Amino acid sequence: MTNIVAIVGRPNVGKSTLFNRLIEDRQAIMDDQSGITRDRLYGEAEWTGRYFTVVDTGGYVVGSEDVFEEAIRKQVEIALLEASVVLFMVDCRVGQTPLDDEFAQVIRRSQKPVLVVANKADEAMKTHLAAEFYALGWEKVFPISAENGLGTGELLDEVVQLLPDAPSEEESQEHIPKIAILGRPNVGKSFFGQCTYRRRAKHRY
Ligand SMILES: Nc1nc2c(ncn2[C@@H]2O[C@H](COP(=O)(O)OP(=O)(O)OP(=O)(O)O)[C@@H](O)[C@H]2O)c(=O)[nH]1
Ligand SMILES: [Mg+2]
Repeated sequence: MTNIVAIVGRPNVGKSTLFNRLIEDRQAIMDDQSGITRDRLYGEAEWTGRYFTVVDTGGYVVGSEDVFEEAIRKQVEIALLEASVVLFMVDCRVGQTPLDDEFAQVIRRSQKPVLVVANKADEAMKTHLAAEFYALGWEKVFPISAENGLGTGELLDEVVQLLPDAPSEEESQEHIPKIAILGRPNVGKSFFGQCTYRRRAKHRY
């Protein structure tokens, strides 16, 4: 298997919510309680004609003595090993936590391309909250709302660029007509551009 995108992060940040959105199903249980997901869950996703496997993982708690959490840790480590792209999910309403830092250390060891996904930025005015997560040390941080889809299009555009079997930038742009959207500031150019580009209603943000 190539094209595997693993979603990892501490408990309760919204990994299963994003997983369900990407696979367009409700396979994973989402809940307010931490540590709901225990196993790795696999699903198929597609974005702009590229197909990939998404892996949802449990919220691995570093150093926990709980036997279940030890089992979850193993699941996460396997997911990191097999992943071609890692989505490191954090919660921008809570901000950076010591547990996020511990995750960062483990994820950094995997040496895979990592995108930091700052979830629960439910409104455009909350996207600035994601900025603090640049301190984790990765180049790209994406504010999203797994719940309502905000920002998921931009995230997926980047994910498909990183997939091993993705065409080169030149190839992928060869047959795409270029359309300019013009207008004065704040009339909705960006939103219109995204709506027309996104094939699926779920990601119209
Ligand atoms: N406001 C808001 N809440 C969200 C969002 N995404 C998830 N949640 C909520 O956050 C809680 C945890 O979501 P899950 O998807 O179960 O989180 P998880 O990371 O899979 O949790 P574990 O399986 O316990 O590791 C649930 O109550 C979700 O409804 C979001 O984008 N915005
Ligand atoms: Mg979960």
